[in-house]
Parts: sequence; structure tokens; C-alpha cells
Amino acid sequence: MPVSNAEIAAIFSQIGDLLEIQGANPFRVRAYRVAARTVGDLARSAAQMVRDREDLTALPGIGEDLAAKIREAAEHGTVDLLEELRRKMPGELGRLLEVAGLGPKRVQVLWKQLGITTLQELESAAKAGKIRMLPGFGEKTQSAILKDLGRVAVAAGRTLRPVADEAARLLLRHLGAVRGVTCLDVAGSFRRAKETVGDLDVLAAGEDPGALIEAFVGYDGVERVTAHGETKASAVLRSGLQVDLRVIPAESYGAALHYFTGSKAHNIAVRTLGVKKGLKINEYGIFRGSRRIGGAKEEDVFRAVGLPFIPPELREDRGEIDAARAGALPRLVELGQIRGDLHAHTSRSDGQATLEEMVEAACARGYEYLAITEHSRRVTVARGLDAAALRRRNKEIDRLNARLKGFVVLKGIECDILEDGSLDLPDAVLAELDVVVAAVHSKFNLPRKKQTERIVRALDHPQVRILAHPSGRLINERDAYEVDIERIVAAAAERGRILELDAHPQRLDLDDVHCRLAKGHGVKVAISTDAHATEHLDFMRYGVGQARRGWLEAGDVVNTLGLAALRRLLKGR
Ligand code: DGT
Ligand code: CA
Ligand code: CA
Repeated sequence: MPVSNAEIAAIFSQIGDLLEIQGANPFRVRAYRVAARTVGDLARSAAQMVRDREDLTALPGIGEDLAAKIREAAEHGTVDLLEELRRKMPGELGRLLEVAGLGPKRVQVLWKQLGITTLQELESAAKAGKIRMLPGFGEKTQSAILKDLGRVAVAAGRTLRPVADEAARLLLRHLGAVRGVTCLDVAGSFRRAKETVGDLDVLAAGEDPGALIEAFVGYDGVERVTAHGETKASAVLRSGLQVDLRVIPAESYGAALHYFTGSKAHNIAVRTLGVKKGLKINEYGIFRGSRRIGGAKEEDVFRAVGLPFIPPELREDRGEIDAARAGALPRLVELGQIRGDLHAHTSRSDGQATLEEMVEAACARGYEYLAITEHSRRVTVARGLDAAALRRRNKEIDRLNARLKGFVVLKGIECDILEDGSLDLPDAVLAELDVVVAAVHSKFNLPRKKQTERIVRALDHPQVRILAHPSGRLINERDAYEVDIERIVAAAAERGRILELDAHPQRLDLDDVHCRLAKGHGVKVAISTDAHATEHLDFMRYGVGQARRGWLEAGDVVNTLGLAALRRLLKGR
């Protein structure tokens, strides 16, 4: 199997971390981080580009040296520089940086003075009270470290959607080719569309269970097999993702699919309903006494307890059973109902594609509109636009719109919210746009009250329509900033503002719970991809998955509207 983009990105970001701890030149550190992002966000396989001898220096932020390192990573699965840094710097030093409050300087002190190189050692030292004695540390830092260690350990074990989706797609294609296969599904959190998965739970049925198991353990994406039985096997894939395969008899398949889809809390609630009806429900079927009364189809399980089918995304025991019983399940929004995207970048700021390329890609996805929302001037790393550049950009869009039929490019901005809640561009230029998306990109560490007031003030601005990625989290990388989301939702409701569900797989922000909170307040949601390349428009499906987990229906999502209705909504208060 070729080395994946995610693997190359991980190599570069580890190099960045280790260089930083070593005290290397910050520009050099940043170059590796940028390269990690560039490769990680590529929709095409970097390894394939290397085989095709493509010019890698055409990629943003990639010079000759980094291009050579991409080739090295693609060909050998590792890079000499990383191996050398690791020899010099043992353990998990890079991962210590993920702990809140630990920068490279502090990690260096921990390493040099206490010999700490792993999260485990860090925890022991903190518990023993050794950290607060170090120069530049203190009681507060020590307890902050202890508090954050758990999060870092958990985050490290969970896999993001794109990696899980790709692994599942390739594995199902492989298993689907086995003779006599009749059913094949990925259950578990994957099927519930959770934003990250702990492992993949694959279920299969077919004439020849042995052949399925052998095909699985012999799959070339498998790094090592950890269990190998007659109807069940487990393995770790080369991406590090753990997979369980269970081969199920056809008469039990639906019951098993329900059971292994979970969640556990939902299963327990359904099983309890069964008990009240004198039924036993488990992964083998539905039983009255010792007599099997169903279980071949997943619907059998729900029918047995008097419920309609509950979509997997709702199965968290968060009220879905009561809603089902009352006939009040939501009609969840579907990918096919999405008619446009309201947050995208082009190469005018930090995107990878031109305006024309982005528009062509949006048309190819059947959309009616695409809002181009470049960054504003304050976000210098993303080459944000000032008023003059924005006006030039608007003219370019006008010229393009004049040529387009049945598709409209909306003039937008992802306008930076400054520390005091004011916007990064003058009102006059904002008023010339179709949609102003406001976003926080700095001062993540303001106190909760200040951060909340800052954002509410931005929502007060008469031109602001959409608040982008409201919590600011980056999954597995950065927690949400301290902010009162309930207050922001209430403020959005009062002002008729829209909240974004940023569909980038590392953001998925709003999260599921906050989507539902928004819906409860009558606040509309925009599912937007925040695309920085044409292929990123496909992140929409992750956003729709999250929206479904948040109980959203088409009527809750503004980009299910046709252009005319959307324009009315954006113009209104
Ligand atoms: P993950 O893998 O951490 O992202 O989350 P899940 O939900 O995929 O959990 P996993 O892989 O441990 O188990 C898959 C499903 O199997 C889970 O969602 C529900 C079911 N399950 C596992 N253990 C139990 C249990 O002890 N009782 C019940 N009722 N169901 C269970
Ligand atoms: Ca799982
Ligand atoms: Ca599992």
C-alpha cells in the first residue's frame, strides 16, 4: 500500500514539534507545519504525484527541500531527519507539546531537568509535586497539566473521519469481492457518523465465513492481526486504526447490526423496552422465551418494541426513543438536499484553487450557489484582503456571474472578529457584499466572559449574517476556546443570525449537541465546508453527518434553500 497523505503529514508535523523543542529557527518549524497541512489537505495522493514525477514545488508552501522530503517520505515511509531527531530526543517529547500550558521551552526544561519524555512520566512527576518546583513552572501550571493529560491521552486514540472513511471504503471493497458475501456493513460509531471513531466494527454475512476471515487477515492494509477466530478477527491497519470483523449468520444479521451500531446507552434502552414486552433482544436475535421471533433485518428490532426505524445518527439515548414512540422523529437533513456552500476560499487568500476552478467544482456537485469568503486583512498568514483588494475581487465575481447560467457566485468575506468584537473591515465595504461570515482567529485565550461578549458584539453588527466555526476547536489538536455557547445561541436567536457548522473534518463545529441547542432556539444553521481546495467541497458529507447527529432537518439548514429564498434570508434582519 502506498504511503498515505495522512502519514506524510504526521511525519512533517512530528519534525516540526521536535525542531521546536530543540529551539530551532521558528520559520523552519513553521515551514514543516505548513507542509504537514498542505499534504494533509491534498485530495490527491502525494505518493502518486511522486510516482508521476509531478512538480511538488507547485504546492503552496513547498520548496525544493520539502519536495525532496515528500519524495523521501513517499518512497521510504519515513524521513531521515525525523529518525535523527528521534535518536537525539527520545520518548514522546513531541506529544508533550499537546498538553495545555506546555510550549517547547517548558518541554525542554522537563526533559533536561527531570528526564521526562513521555506523558506517563509527566503524569507521575505532576502527581509527585515535582513539576511546580521547576523554574518557570508553579502550582497552577502543575494542576493545569494534570487536568489536561486525560484529554491528550484520549484524543491520541481516536481517528478522524477522512482516515476512517478511506480505510472503511477500501476494506469493504476488498471484502466485497469475497465469493458468496451477502451483507457487509461498518457498524459502531462509524455508522452513527461520530466525528471520530475509536475503532471500526465490521459485520459481514455470506456463504463462506472462513473465506471472509481469511480475506480479512490477509488484507494488505493490515499491519498486524491481533485475534483470529472462526467467525471473528481483529487487526490493526497500517493507519493505526483497529478493526474488528464479525461474520454473522443471516438470521441474526439485523440484530447484530443493531447491537454493534450502538450506542451502548441506546441498546440498553431498547433492550429494556423489550423486557417490558417479555422479549429478549441481543446481538443474536429477538426471542420470546427460547423461540426466535426475528432478527434477520434491523427493522425487526424496532418493530418488536413498537417503534419506527431510528436513524443510526440519533442512537445516543438522547431522547430518540421517546421521540420515536411519539411519532416525532425528525426527518433528518440529507446530502442531496444541500444546494450550495456558504464558506469557501480561493487562491486570492489562502485557498489552492482559482475562482473559476472553485465554481466549476461547485457546479459539478449540482449546486446553485457558492459564496466565496476570503479572509480579511488581519489574518496576514492567510493573506487576508483589505477593502481595495476585496472590491477588486467583487468585480471579478461580477464579471464571472455575468457569464454563468443557473449558478451564482455570492460575494462574501470571512471577516475577522477583532479582540473588542468589532470587525476587521469598514462597514461600507461589508455592505457591498452578499454575505458576511464573521470568525475568531486570534486571542483564543480570553476569559470566558470576555470571549462571549466579543462574539455577541460581532453578532450585533448589522452586516454579519453567519458566525463561522463558533467554538474554535480543532479535533485532537486544540480545545474550544472558553465561551458560553448557550449565550451565543440565544444572541443569534434574538438577532436572527445564522450559526455555521463548519464541515472540515477537524472542526465539525458546531458539534452535534450545539446543533440541537441551536435548533431548540430556532436558530438556523449553515453547513459550510470552509473549502481551501476544490476537493474540500466534499467535506459537506461530514457536516451533514454531524447535522444529522444534531437532529437537524432541511428546514433548519439555510443552504437547503434555493437561491431566491436564501437571498431573502440574507437580506432580512
Ligand atoms: P468507538 O469505537 O469508541 O468510536 O465507539 P463505538 O460505539 O463504536 O463502540 P465499540 O466499538 O466499543 O462497540 C461497538 C458497539 O457495540 C457499541 O456502540 C454498542 C455495542 N456494545 C459494545 N459493548 C456493549 C455492551 O457492553 N453492551 C451493549 N448493550 N452494547 C455494547
Ligand atoms: Ca467502534
Ligand atoms: Ca469495537
